[in-house]
Amino acid sequence: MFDIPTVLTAEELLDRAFKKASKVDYHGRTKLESVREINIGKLKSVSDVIVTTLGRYVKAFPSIDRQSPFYSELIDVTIGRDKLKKSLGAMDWCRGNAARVAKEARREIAAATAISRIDQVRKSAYGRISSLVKQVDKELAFLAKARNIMRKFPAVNPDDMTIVVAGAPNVGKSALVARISTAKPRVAVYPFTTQEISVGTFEKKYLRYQVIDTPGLLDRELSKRNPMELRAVLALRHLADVIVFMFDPTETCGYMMSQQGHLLETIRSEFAKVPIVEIENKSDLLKTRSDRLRISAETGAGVQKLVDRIVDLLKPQQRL
Ligand SMILES: Nc1nc2c(ncn2[C@@H]2O[C@H](COP(=O)(O)OP(=O)(O)OP(=O)(O)O)[C@@H](O)[C@H]2O)c(=O)[nH]1
Ligand SMILES: [Mg+2]
Repeated sequence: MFDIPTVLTAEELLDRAFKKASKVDYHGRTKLESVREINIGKLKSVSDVIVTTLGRYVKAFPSIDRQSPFYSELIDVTIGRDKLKKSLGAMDWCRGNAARVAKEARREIAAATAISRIDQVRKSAYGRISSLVKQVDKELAFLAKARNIMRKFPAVNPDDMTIVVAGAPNVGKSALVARISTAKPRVAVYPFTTQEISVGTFEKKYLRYQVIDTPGLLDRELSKRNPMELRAVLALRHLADVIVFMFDPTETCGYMMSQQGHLLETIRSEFAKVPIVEIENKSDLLKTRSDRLRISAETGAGVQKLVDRIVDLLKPQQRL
C-alpha cells in the first residue's frame, strides 16, 4: 500500500557512503592542493549520501497525523505512533549532525597546510560520522520492519463510500461481493491475520463504492481476539459507512441461526455507530418469513434491491 524505499542498515549505509567517496579524485597543481581537494570532496560525498538517504526515509514514511483515521489507527496498532515518530526524529538528528561534522572538517582541511593534518582530520570525521550512523542502527532496523508492515496494508480508498460485508463463515459473503462489485478486487493480508481481505468497487450514478469482504475478520466473536488484533479489526469502523450482515437461514454454512445472531450482536456492540443492514442469503434454497431482505448471491435474486437499499441508506452522507 505505502510505497517506501528499502531501508538500509547502518553498516550498509556507511558502506555505500564511503565507497562512493573513495572514487573522488582531483588533480591539483601541487600535491597539497590535490590531497586537500580530494578530501574535501570525499567528506562532501559521504555527507551527501547520508543526508539524502536519511532524508528520503523521513519523507517516504507517511506522516501518521495526516493519514485517514483508518490508516492512522492501523499504523498505531501495528507499528506504534510514538516509536515511528521517534525513529524518524532520529533520522533527522543523524543527518543534521553528520552534515555538521563533515562541514567542520572541510573547513579545517581547507585551512590546513600539512598533508598529514588533512588525513588526520578526514579520518577523525569519518570516525565521528560512522559513530553517528551506528547510533541510529536500531531506529533504521525499526523503520525497515515498519516499511514491510505498511507495504502490506490493504489498499482502500478512505474517501469512497464503504460497505463492509460481515457474517459467519460460508454464508456466501464472497459470492455477494463478487456479484455486486465490478472492478477486479484488490486482495491484501490484514494485519495480524493470515487471511486475505478483498476490496472490490462498483459505481452507481457516478459515485464509487467499495465493498470489503472480510474473511477471518468479522466472522468470529470479537471478544476471542487478542487486544492488538481486536484494535486492528476495529479500525474498520473508521472506514465502514454500512455493514451488511449476512445470515444463512439454511444453516448449510455449518452455523445455527442462534450462533449467527450472537455474532451479529457482538458486531453491533463493537461497531455501535455503523448502521447494519441484515440480509438472508441462499433464498434459492429456503425462503423464510422474516422481514430481512432475502437474496441469493448464487442466482442474483434480490441483489439489485439490496444495492439500491444500501445506496439509499448512504445518500445523506454522500459528499458531492
Ligand atoms: N444455494 C446457494 N449457495 C450459495 C449462495 N451463496 C453462496 N453459496 C454457496 O455457499 C458456499 C460459501 O460461499 P462463499 O461466498 O464462499 O461464502 P463466504 O461467506 O465468503 O465464506 P468464507 O469466506 O469462508 O467465510 C459456496 O459453496 C457457495 O457456492 C446462494 O445464494 N445459494
Ligand atoms: Mg469468503
